[in-house]
Amino acid sequence: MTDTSMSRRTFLAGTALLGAALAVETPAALARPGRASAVRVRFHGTGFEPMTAVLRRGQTLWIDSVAAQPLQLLSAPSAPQRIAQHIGAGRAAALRLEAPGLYLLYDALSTRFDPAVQQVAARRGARHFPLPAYAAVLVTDAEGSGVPLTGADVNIPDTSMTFQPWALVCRPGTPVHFTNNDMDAHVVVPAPGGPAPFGALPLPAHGGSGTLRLERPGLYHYYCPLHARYRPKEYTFEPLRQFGGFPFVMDGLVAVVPPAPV
Ligand SMILES: [Cu+2]
Repeated sequence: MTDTSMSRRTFLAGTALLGAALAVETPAALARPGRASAVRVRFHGTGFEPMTAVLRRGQTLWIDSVAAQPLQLLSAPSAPQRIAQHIGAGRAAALRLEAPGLYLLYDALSTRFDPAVQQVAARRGARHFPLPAYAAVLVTDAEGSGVPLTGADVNIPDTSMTFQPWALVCRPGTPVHFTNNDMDAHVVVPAPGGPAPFGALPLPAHGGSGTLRLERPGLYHYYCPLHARYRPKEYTFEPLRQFGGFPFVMDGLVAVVPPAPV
């Protein structure tokens, strides 16, 4: 594949507002049989657990709220199918995501999507500021593929101090190349709970670079521990205040999808 860098705006290409099939049910209703094909994500008020999930088309994504406050679940504009769902405190919702692609989901009551940076951040004035509540869901076709590829270059500009683009989609073994054009050093490390840990990738200041090769399909969430800290009790990342990109979390995603079988 080429090294053409593409922003998450490219996920907008081919966007179809299909309208997710949605239902809100009480927790008692969740005890029904036949949920083997479902994937569950819990909303804790501050964040989501797990923060990443992989589904095949047709599987149901359950969002279970165990929070004392409502959840206004919203998808970023880059999602291949728009999600907008109000889920009351302690309630649950079933989402059918039929369009393969990468969905960045967040709680619009506490978190906003920034169209310039193409990343979420906590709303100033929100109760848990600067903690953003977000999760990323990769939906593949029935064979585990079917997701459009992007470029495989990640840049750290000297302006926003974030990983650009925030999300990539590539094949197994594709070299993902990071370049640090910032005046500070950064490090790429796997986020807790990911599919397979990889070694820390240091990126020295002023042009330092490194390459990551992920051989197994999955959704890999990474972050820079110099500028963001995982908060296990809050199920989200905290952007560190001395960080020039504050309140953006210095993190990113690499979705690794196999080619369709021939
Ligand atoms: Cu950093």
